Amino acid sequence: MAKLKILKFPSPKLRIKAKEIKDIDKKIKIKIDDMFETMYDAPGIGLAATQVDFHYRLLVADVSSEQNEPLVMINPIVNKKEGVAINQEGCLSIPGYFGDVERAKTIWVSYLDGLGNKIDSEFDGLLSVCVQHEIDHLDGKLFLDHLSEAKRQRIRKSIDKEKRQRTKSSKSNI
Ligand code: GNR
Ligand code: NI
Repeated sequence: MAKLKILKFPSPKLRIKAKEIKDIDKKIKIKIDDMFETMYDAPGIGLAATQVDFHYRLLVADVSSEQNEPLVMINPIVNKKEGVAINQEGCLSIPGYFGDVERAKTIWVSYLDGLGNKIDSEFDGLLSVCVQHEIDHLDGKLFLDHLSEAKRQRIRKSIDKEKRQRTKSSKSNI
């Protein structure tokens, strides 16, 4: 297994739309293992392939506190959404920033598991939030895109400033 590098905002690669997976081959299975290692190490409750620069429709998640309920979703499709829920979200690609995002409360999703079995599931609560957040990544969307323009600007400016200061100190640190 290998830990993968997570792309950070504002990498343009986070905006790439992921392609459908046609065949769950060895390469995909290795990627799934590596994504779990990367997600558990971070730690995070979900990880989309897009975040590790692999632009195929694959995500992993585990919202359990024991890290013993791994979920793999390949080519997920949301068939139905119901209700509204607002939750504070964060993202491993935007570390240190959080925002309240409005999403559907309940979702019904079709996907393939890691063995290629077709699954139809209903998600609610944190797993519903997480799956919607990860599917957004596969479409090149970030939780920032759901915030108000003002809040998004504030976060973008703060990240720009952080980056400028890192550049400055690396120059003065010889
Ligand atoms: O670890 C994560 N926590 C989280 C919290 C609230 C809503 C969504 C998430 S997903 C995030 C990991 C991540 O960035 N996945 O793409
Ligand atoms: Ni994320």
